[in-house]
Amino acid sequence: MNPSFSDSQIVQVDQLILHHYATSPYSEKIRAILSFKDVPWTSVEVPAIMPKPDYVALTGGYRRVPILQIGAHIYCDTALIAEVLERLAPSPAIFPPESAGTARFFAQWADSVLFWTTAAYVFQKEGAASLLSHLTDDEKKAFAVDRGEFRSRIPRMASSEATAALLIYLRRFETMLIDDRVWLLGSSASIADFSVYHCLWFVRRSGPLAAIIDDFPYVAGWYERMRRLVQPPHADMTSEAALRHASDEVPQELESEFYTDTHGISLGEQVTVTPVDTGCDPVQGELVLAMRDELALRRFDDRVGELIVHFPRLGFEMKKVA
Ligand SMILES: N[C@@H](CCC(=O)N[C@@H](CS)C(=O)NCC(=O)O)C(=O)O
Repeated sequence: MNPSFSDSQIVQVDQLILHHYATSPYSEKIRAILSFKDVPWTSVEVPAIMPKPDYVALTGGYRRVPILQIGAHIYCDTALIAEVLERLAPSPAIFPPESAGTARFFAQWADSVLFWTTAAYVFQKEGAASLLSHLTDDEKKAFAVDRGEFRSRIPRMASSEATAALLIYLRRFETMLIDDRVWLLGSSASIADFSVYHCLWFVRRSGPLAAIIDDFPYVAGWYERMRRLVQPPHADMTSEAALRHASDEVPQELESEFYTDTHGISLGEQVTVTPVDTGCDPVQGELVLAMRDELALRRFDDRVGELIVHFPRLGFEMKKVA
């Protein structure tokens, strides 16, 4: 059992608050996992571009979407959120013992290489027109400026290269799903299915460009099954109410016996934790948890009070505050 949870927290699955927005692919990944596990959750809709004052009040600066809130604990990044959901609701599993290792590697590839390939593919002219059709011209300009900054460290991929790569990946998925196999990695669902699903969900929403999937009938069938899993939230909440909820809760004390020091930094020291690829805004706080694959910081917000913000190790860098 992960030491960042007590038994009392495990049963309170009805207190899961997902901060997300409808058009966000990474949020769709978590919505699909929550639905697959049949876990009740509350939805807080957040802005798709900066500023997001209520969101960063909870995170301390981290802007990427989604985050999961459990009381005064905030979980950043879908790789960590998926692990947390597995601990809270282990069945049905998304890290089944027979494929958990492969699935984690596969998901890491999908969330980076496949995601940026699909992004380059869908943001060709016709795809962008469809994906951004709900925005005014001014909002489209603001979105382009916001995302330019957000992804400035990610190499640009030409749409022709993205199309070629996507066709290769779809062919590989097709062979993995041949004869209507239900899941990508064998007889059980895994995080690999959810990480590929959210990328193809992006493609499916790109108007005329969505048809690229139709030449791969097993992939199209698998995608439809995944899509049909996704259920709406059980309740809605405003961001102000989510902040009040966090301030009414006292964060749980975390056990320190699992401490894994790879940085020469002790628990109790002030550190920053920063994503290394996109939205590279540092979050500062006191290091209160440092496990092999998870870090957590204690921080105080003027409006909310004490919060514990959790990050995965992979994809983030931690530095001591001088
Ligand atoms: N590695 C992160 C990536 C999350 C991410 O890039 N989310 C997109 C939305 S799908 C985002 O934050 N875009 C900028 C924004 O919404 O402000 C994760 O797995 O949570």
